Amino acid sequence: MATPPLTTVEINEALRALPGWACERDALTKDFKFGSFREAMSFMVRVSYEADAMDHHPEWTNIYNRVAVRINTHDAGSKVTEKDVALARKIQGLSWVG
Ligand code: H2B
Repeated sequence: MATPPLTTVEINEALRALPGWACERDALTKDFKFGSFREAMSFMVRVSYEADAMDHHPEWTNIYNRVAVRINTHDAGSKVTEKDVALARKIQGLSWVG
């Protein structure tokens, strides 16, 4: 396994620096609420460039001004790894709604 799953302790430690993020069903998750559909789309486009550069991609859904994000690592048995934490940090840094 290239990137091993993190332990619960490691995940909880990472979550301390990721406001609004949780670990649910073996994935890092957060629901973002923007001011408009346009803002939500803008956020998704910005994230898309960073995610692609990292070759690590969020599973996400958009409904109007909301973006629900879920991240885990498929080749680690669909568990949370340090790659997911790195992407969550990047996404958090790109968000302007907390
Ligand atoms: N993104 C996420 N979130 N998890 C993965 O396991 C994953 C990915 N795998 N993006 C990548 C692409 C893999 O398919 C390629 C081949 O590296």
